[in-house]
Amino acid sequence: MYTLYYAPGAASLVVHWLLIDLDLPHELVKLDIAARQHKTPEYLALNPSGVVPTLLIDGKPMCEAAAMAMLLADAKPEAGLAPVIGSAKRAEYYQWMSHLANSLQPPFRLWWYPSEAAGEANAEAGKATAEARIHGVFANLDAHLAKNGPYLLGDAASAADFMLVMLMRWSRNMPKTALDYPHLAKLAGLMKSRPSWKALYAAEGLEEWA
Ligand SMILES: N[C@@H](CCC(=O)N[C@@H](CS)C(=O)NCC(=O)O)C(=O)O
Repeated sequence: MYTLYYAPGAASLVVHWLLIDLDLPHELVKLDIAARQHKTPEYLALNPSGVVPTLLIDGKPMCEAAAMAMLLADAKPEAGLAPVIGSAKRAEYYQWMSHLANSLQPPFRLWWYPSEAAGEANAEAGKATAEARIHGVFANLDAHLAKNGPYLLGDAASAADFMLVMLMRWSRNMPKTALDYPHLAKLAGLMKSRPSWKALYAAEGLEEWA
């Protein structure tokens, strides 16, 4: 049994989306980030970094959204959202999941929390740097999809596409968004056509970027 501590639209979104898409039984605990419910002693005991999400697996806490996404994809191999261990596609899958978690998610964190790196006085510079890094990654991903798409691994969706679309969604209020890249936009269209996307929006009460 899975219990997901989530906040609407946050890094928990990929985990929630996969729980729905894979039809895995789960419970939700909603956290209000503005009310700092992710900084209470009870939550910090589960997730010492005090970030969202946390996934309880039979009561045991797990942190890191990308790791959760890979775990859930492996929990239901018949759904085909994770290539078979030992296959060439599996190597690509590890590469993309790590790339998204290490090279795209961190500049988004800097963009959302621009004073975190070097204080309020340097927030604008931090935000501009983050945005440039995000667009550098988007451009490379778009070029990859142009040659090898429509999904990151080619013809079939994997958990990496769920992760990527969550991160693309976070660019929705930037002057230039992920949807300004044609192959990223095509991928988003494919992923949003899954019934689980609509169910996720209903469950989290989301409206933007539907
Ligand atoms: N590497 C972590 C990052 C999680 C993260 O930064 N979550 C954000 C929401 S998207 C958060 O909890 N922000 C509130 C805070 O840091 O105070 C993961 O992927 O689980």
